[in-house]
Amino acid sequence: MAHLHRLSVLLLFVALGCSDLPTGPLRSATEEPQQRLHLASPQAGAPQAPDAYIVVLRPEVRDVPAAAQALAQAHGLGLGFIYQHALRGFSATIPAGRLQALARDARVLRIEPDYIATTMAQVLPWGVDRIDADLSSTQAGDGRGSVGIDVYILDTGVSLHKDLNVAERVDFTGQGVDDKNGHGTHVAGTVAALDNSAYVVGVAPGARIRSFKVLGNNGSGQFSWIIAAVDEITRRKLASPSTPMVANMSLGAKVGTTAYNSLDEAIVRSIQAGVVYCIAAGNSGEDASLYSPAHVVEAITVGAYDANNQFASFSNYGSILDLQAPGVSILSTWLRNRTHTLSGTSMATPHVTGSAALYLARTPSASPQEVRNALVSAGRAWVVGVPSGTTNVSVYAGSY
Ligand SMILES: [Ca+2]
Ligand SMILES: [Ca+2]
Repeated sequence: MAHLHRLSVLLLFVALGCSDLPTGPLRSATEEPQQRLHLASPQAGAPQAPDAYIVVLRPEVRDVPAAAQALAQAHGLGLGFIYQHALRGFSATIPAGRLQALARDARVLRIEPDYIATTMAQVLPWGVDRIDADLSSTQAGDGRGSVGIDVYILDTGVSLHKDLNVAERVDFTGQGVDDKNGHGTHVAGTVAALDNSAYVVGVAPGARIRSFKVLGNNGSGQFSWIIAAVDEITRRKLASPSTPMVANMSLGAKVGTTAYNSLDEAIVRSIQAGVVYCIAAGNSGEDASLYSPAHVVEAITVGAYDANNQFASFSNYGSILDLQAPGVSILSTWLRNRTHTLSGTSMATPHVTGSAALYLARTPSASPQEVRNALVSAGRAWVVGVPSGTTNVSVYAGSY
């Protein structure tokens, strides 16, 4: 929670509409309604969905669904997702003229913009030539059966590929469960493609893929959708604490601050519940601490390197990174039972997710912090060209 109080409050008057802001004195020094509006900071690069917000309720609100309904009716909101497990609040479309009144409501802790996250991959058309090298940098399965761990892929969906053990597909985007983009199917293959001599092989072959589609077919999705997925994973973990769960998030947005937003906060709660989160650092060649959810300290944040162990020039960097992983010219599963080569920290992250699944298969009671520490201590310091202050340790799955 300490991170929340560090949020600098910057009102974006253009987005809000100056005429809607009260000009008189604020209600009190300690509970200024404007300070409950955490709108976009000017340096942030992430776009916001139009009129879309995430509303966090005060802890004393007992019945979140009832309060959300009441607030929606009182303020004319278009209610979206209701969050109860990783976050207490809801998503909504809010007309600009209603923002101040809602922020003044005693039940509301804060209101945030609903940022748009994107995938962290980029296509390299020449990458096919590098397939052999990609495979050699990937820790393949041991050929002795599958890994019985639940892996949540928060992405563009996952195709029902012959090389994947897809146990479940849930849609949070309103665009249907299927992967029309390919990114999520690619990520899933690196985590868990079957060890069957066909197509490719994942780090944790045969692990149960639970596809939570939070990015649309164009590869982008609203934070409110992602929080809904995190909320559901957290609900499941709280209901079944002894079931190991790993989540892969090869997505993010530049929020321009280290301060935690509602998505970050939801992920922290989910980690506290026992779910391991592996998150892409981002592909902008910048400090990952300005990216959400990459800057969540409690998660495992992953940068990318190539087949020569060279740190990828596109990879975000910084002390927030926990591990590096192969992320240049990675061959994996693709739409319509094909394979495809992609690069990005999106491709690096599932190498760590698969490694976490392998570790949990042997040590199912390990906490997320223990999994993170085990992966880091088993890692190999072979990545060259990392910026100063950034880890040179690659994930290494060979020891478990
Ligand atoms: Ca295979
Ligand atoms: Ca971390």
